[in-house]
Amino acid sequence: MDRDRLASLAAALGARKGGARQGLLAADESPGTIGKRFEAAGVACTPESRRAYREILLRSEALGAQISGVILHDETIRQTAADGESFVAAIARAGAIPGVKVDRGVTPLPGFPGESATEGLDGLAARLAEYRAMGARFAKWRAVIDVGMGAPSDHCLNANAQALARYAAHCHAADLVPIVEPEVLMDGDHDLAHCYAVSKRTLNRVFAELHEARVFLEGVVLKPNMVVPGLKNPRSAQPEETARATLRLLRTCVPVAVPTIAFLSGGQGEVEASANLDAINRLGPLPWAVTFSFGRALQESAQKTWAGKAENAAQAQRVFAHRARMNALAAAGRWEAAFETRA
Ligand code: 5MM
Repeated sequence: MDRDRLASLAAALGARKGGARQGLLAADESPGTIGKRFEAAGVACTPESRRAYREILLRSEALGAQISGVILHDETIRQTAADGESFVAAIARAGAIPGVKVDRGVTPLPGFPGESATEGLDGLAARLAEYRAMGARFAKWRAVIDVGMGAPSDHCLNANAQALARYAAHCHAADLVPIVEPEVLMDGDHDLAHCYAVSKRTLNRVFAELHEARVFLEGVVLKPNMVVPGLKNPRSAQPEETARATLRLLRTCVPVAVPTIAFLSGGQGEVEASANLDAINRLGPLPWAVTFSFGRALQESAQKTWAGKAENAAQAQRVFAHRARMNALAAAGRWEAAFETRA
């Protein structure tokens, strides 16, 4: 393990650039997940349509500018652009860093209805070595924490936190930066205070396990949820309220040794996610780089604009680049709602 290299890569994923801050594109949707999104846009989901869509994102001017790194799916890391260039090479040529999702998805926890644990530790060391040889420089593992009656249980938090810590240690042994993603879901009718309480229990367990597993925190990127009410809660939160609660959570639970915190968007709207990220950064200076690792909140409009038609690709790329610019400004606390209309 080269600690200096890991630490400088974890910091590079949230580096400042040109008065803004870079962040990550999460483009690692499994075929099932992206299939649902394609269906909503009226697009058939095939290996070729997924490849064509991802080429739009990966050949965007935003890569290397606002986008520091891309989280790929196993399928995509093996694919090429239409001209034959591998996606890994295209990302690196643009000045961004390729990474890959290495978990194998969630499985129900027997005896704990509605709760799950993420799998993928079996054979992980060999898979990480293969991805490293293919050009990946970081990895991602997502734990899913559902909020409900009696959930999350301590058993669920312990199982997921321990898996995240074991995964992170394996990544370092393979010379990869681990993105540690414990996602407290927005589904449900819980309020902001409840999201705060569950997120605090979750992060405290995760950092306890990372500590137990002797994980080198300077070489880790944390990918948490923001503190927001559930989607079915009648009361929404203003960005300032979300920002104050989220920052209180981070200050309480996240050691300053962690260089970069890159939020997931979790079902927030595109502009909502930018406004919230901006509000958090406006409460700075912060001891970590606080940026984005959005999937939906970077891609939603671009996907709809594309709608599976090659003639829409250039416009979809412009829409995607706009969202990347908005989020890079938000990650520096310099986003304004008025910028949204000047695309
Ligand atoms: C992009 O989606 C990722 C993979 O999801 P599945 O394995 O369920 O298909 C997901 O982990 C994503 O990286 C995070 O949830 C962040 O994405 P959002 O859309 O929440 O910003």
